[in-house]
Amino acid sequence: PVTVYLKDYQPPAWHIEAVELDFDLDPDATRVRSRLHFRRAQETAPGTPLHLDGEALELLGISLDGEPLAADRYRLDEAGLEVRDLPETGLLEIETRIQPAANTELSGLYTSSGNFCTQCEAEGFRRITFYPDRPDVMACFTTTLRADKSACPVLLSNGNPVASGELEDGRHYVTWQDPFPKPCYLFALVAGDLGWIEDRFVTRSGREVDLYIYVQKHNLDKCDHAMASLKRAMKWDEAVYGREYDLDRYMIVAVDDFNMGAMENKGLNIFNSRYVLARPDTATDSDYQNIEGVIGHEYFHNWSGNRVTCRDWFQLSLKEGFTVFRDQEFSADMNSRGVQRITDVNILRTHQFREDAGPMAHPVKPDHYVAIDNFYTVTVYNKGAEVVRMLHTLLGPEAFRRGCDRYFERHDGQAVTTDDFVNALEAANGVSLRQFRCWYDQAGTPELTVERHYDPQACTFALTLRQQCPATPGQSAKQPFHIPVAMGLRDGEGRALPLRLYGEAQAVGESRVLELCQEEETFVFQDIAAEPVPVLLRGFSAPVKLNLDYRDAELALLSAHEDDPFCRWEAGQTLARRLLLTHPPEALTGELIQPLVEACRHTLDDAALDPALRALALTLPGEGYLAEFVDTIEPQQLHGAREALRRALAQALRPEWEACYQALTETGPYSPDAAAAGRRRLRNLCLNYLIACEDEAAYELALGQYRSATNMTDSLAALQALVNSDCPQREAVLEDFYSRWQADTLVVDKWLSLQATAARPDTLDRVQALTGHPAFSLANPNKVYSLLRAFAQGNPVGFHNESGAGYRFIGEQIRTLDARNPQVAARLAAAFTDWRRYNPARQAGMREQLQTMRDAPGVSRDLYEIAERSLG
Ligand code: HT7
Ligand code: ZN
Repeated sequence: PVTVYLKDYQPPAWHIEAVELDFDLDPDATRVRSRLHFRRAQETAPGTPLHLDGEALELLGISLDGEPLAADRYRLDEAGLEVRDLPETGLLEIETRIQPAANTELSGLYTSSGNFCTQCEAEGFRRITFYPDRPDVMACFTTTLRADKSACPVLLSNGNPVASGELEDGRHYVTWQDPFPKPCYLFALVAGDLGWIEDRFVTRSGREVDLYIYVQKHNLDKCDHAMASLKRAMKWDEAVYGREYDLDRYMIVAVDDFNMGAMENKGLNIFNSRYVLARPDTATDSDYQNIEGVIGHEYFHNWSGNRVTCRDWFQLSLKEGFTVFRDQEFSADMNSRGVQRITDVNILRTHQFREDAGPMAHPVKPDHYVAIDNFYTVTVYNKGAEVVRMLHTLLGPEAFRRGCDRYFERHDGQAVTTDDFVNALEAANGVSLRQFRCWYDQAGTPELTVERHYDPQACTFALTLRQQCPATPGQSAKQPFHIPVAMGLRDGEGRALPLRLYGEAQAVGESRVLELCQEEETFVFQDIAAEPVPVLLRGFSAPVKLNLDYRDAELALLSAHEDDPFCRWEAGQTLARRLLLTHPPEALTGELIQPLVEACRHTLDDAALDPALRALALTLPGEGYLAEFVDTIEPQQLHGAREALRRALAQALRPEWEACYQALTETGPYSPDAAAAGRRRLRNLCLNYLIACEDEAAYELALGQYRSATNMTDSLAALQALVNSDCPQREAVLEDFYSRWQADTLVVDKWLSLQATAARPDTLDRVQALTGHPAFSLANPNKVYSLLRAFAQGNPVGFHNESGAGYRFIGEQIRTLDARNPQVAARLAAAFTDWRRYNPARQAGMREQLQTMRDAPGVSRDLYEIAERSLG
């Protein structure tokens, strides 16, 4: 497989000014005619051939300016088509044939539940027709779709419909025109027998936009939340970024077969149905929140991605990091800011820190790849969002907005780089972010070590901050990062102290951002009457690991008094983590855990605190996060410790869990709003603790909740509690759930995941058996993620079973899957990448699977790259 390097980037030699596409849709043989209006770039020497990417295409004909092209003027190979001796401008017409129903990769044009749809990012367009499939070639698209009218009454593409009519043999056509030049990765078409709901949004400047959500007809009653989320997102982008929508219509289509979450195609977003469909009885609170977030994310791409796009795929975080930051802020504004931040930090620290410490570590702006699809990673997306967040923190909201305005103004209609983004922020504000750029180029998670010194005579408090970043593949030495450290000081009573740095005439508030630019810097605070408790990284102001030797009493103080939700939560998590990592499971009782018990009691009783924040504070650190703190991961040990502490807390506070559970009982109609969802979250956490008591009363409570639940959140929480317990009815309840929901594919996904993540000795056997169940299919990515990925990445005890059977099973599934859908196979293979973190026996078992994957005859580029880099 060929490696692509950023350093080899060359601007396109040829431009495509306009393209007309004509599709004669047929599931087994679709004919695609394309008319490419090309122009040689000014810098390109005459005689330079035009390269058109193409993959899995049957070429039927090619002509230039109306004349068939002689065979010696073009060359066809595995990568595409090379056309020679072209004039400076002209019209190239190409006809190809493709087979959508046989497209199991779900990249290009394929069918899902009998309907046609496309996925072109990153390099799927080349599987539709020959074209310069790179984001810096931007053209205006006109698309005509022809299809059987009864099978495909709905025919959609980007932009606005400009013509339609009847054809012979029961066929019909619609022509769509997209006035905005775009790269081909934003092309989309959808055709099928779909139902829709519609609505309208009037933009700030008074333009009317028609909104449509298309779904399979049986799902029409599950679209309202997505539509309401879309309107909120449109309003938010106007209010916060001054960005309006630019076409007359915005369409969303939900499909069941989709490799990722959703796709921001211009004016025609295509979504995995799990991020559209919601009804109180079928979707959980977190489904509702995810739908709002993903709908927002794809909508925000209209500016951060579509109007201004990426020059090349190394710049992916330009659109993804920025857009994730935008969707996180949107969700924070729509729900609870503190809860959102803690959730986002949890994802980052559990998944991205792990990636950054392993063989797949890469900078936010990677510098090489084999398969770009492997770089839609937590680093590019979530660390990329943290990088934008730091820019926001360093500049402040007004200056950040000024910079974004400048970026959109300067680069509207262009394909640009992350450097262009930072340049615009600098230019709009007259600042230098030279050193800050390291965040884009250097991989690895910096460690921030803090030493403190209090001088009672001088009444000064000195904080010495030192940064260090571990080596990552291909990067042994690192430059210091520019790190914003949002901080404050508290006195022994928990009160915030005014902050006056050495040399300042007066205090500047009680919270401020220190900027660490050197390897080590000391900040001295004055007028500090007694030794304070420092609070660092408020709002998790930088994606770093913090080393600060807090005393337990200080953590207890912060967990009770700190205002910043993240730091308050973090203090409690640190207390729990220390217990979990320094004592054997059997010691986690009595005196030792008393401070944690009291902290939990205090949180449970704190009626003034948002229930969702209480639930987060009462949730023990996850096994994935704990794993970041040990040299050799022993999954059973981490799980055992966490379970022991959960049981101990359950028993120590049983009356409190019960009282809180009962107090939060609700009888009104379901609403997904943040307050109601927060109450359900806390109540279900209480249930989770109560079931850890493993007695009849707890089982009855869970069974009662399961039977009487009026929404999926409560129903699933009860089922999950039961499935992870020894309750004798657990199998019967699982069966009941399946028989009730077997016709709803997204609910069945939850049923599969519950079983795959169950901490039970027979889980592997069950997962193996479920691969033969009618509810499972390797052809559907959601099923693969719900069963196989949930097991491999969400059930460490099951997957890492000492026998190695978990590795062999998942390895075999990956190899089978690779032949049909390499992107999904490669994503599943991520379960093996940090094999070096385990004991020698496990290392051998995981390594063997990686080697077998890498060396398999016909292995895909995607899977090869993951296996090879992991073994690296
Ligand atoms: N921009 C979208 C990326 C995407 C994708 C990439 C590779 C293969 C399949 C894919 N489907 C969607 C999603 C987003 O970040 O908005
Ligand atoms: Zn995105």
